[in-house]
Amino acid sequence: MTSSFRNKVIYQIYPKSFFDSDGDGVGDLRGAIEKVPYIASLGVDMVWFNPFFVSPGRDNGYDIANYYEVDPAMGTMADAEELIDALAQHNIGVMFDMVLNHTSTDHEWFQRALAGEREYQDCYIIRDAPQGELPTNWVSKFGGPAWAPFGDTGKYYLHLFDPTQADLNWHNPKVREEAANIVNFWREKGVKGFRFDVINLIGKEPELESAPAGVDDRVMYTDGVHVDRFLQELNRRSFGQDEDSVTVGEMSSTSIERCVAYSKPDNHELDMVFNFHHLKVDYDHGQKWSKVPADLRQLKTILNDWALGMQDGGGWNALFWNNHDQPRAIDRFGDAGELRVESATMLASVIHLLRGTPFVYQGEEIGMTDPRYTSIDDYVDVEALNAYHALVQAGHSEQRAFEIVHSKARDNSRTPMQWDASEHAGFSSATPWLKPTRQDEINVEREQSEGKILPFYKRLIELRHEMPVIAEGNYAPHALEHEQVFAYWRLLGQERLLVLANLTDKPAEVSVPEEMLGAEILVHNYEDPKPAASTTLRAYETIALYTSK
Ligand code: TEU
Repeated sequence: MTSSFRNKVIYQIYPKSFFDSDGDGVGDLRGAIEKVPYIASLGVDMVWFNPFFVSPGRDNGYDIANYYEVDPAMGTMADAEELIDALAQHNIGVMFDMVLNHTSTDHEWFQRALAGEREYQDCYIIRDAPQGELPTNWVSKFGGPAWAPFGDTGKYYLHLFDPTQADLNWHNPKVREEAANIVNFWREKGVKGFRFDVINLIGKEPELESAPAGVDDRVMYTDGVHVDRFLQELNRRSFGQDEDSVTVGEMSSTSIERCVAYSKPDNHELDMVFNFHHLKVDYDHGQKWSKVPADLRQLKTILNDWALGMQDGGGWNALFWNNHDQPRAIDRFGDAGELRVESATMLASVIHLLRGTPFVYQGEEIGMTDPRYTSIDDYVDVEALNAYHALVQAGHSEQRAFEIVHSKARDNSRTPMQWDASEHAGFSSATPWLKPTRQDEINVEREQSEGKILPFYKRLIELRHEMPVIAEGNYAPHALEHEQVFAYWRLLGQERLLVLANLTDKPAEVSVPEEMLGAEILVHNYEDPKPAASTTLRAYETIALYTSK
């Protein structure tokens, strides 16, 4: 594997919400094909598609029943092939989403296991329930216990997510072989990119244990000691055979040390990793289903620690603010109202100039915000609905429970892409499966004719291609103790890039070293940037200064 992904930018498409070509209110692969010219106009190098394989859709495609076929609601195999070709014509690669920690309980393997076939029971994690208790005290990430009855056997199967998502037993060679077969099937269709869903959960011990009192149960199954060798084997048997493959692992509740190991080239595991620590700074005591303002000090510390830690260890980060599981970053860290443009561009600059490979989630490039929903009935995600009921049950008023869900639901990012100002946002001729809002002010058409966010993203994407200091340079912090400003250097030989970003809506003074005062202003989000020895950054202002002298 080469380091060819360092100067690339990856665009993420949630196919169900990108563009609906056949008027059923649900996005599809032909919709994505129709929008290839738009994707190409962004200048991105690769597109990550969320899963569109056969699925009952309990978790929007992360519950896969057949990994080798396209879900009929999304299109056909011919459509998938055409999509790969259409993007390839613009030199854009595709990254497919491999959900290999669990299958849908509709998957043939689970059904055969249920029917009593021992060979298939060994593919899952099925345990006895001693004295009527569950095998361990683990909880599902979507709420409730992580164990469900395995038919009428009296045993239980593990599901770290929904009960319809049964965890696979990676200790079984059959499971590991099938994982490689799935990746190879798509490789043969020309797919070079792979995103591995919650892949640091596959290394669970054969002997599962309850978390001792006071210990977070996640430590009992996350980053297990077997993950490295399972990934190395998968690498060897599949994508590692392609010089130009690009792989990213989604790492749930992980550490810098583990992520170095997963992404260090010498380890032959993955190219890069997603971690979520920076997106938990608005969790109250680590609890997602809460509503508190983001802790900006903590955000800065995390961004800096990961940039330095991954660099020191020789690992590589995937950089992102948004994805299909996260509320929109503008609503969390910026201003989704008056200062939407300033905060959207500032956030973009922070991520795109860092050391790592940036990902742009559909709609981010036009400054889409969380939907302005007013009723719990507008939400559809299983996690959000479970959380709402749990919050009400725990004693929160319906209003408070709604506010919390409103701020954290995954639906926030899954609303249809807003192409124009029309009733269905130009996404579909029918009522979309999830309601768009604010499409009159926020849409592609408007952004293309008079917007400031889209050109800003395009410029950042170009800069990553053109400037080795951005792709390859070293990272070093600047003004680390500053209360409002996140600032850093990128350094390569004689080249120096200084990135300044005011994370707040208040003016902020920050020092600029003398050698940067005559430097080129590479990036700015206000008309008239004024770098000085003591620079006053306006609300959400960002400036990047560059010199090679
Ligand atoms: O997500 C894993 C996951 O744990 C997140 O939903 C997490 O709860 C969130 O990021 C909190 O910070 C992956 C997929 O991205 C998600 O859509 C799936 O539902 C999940 O795995 C199960 O496959």
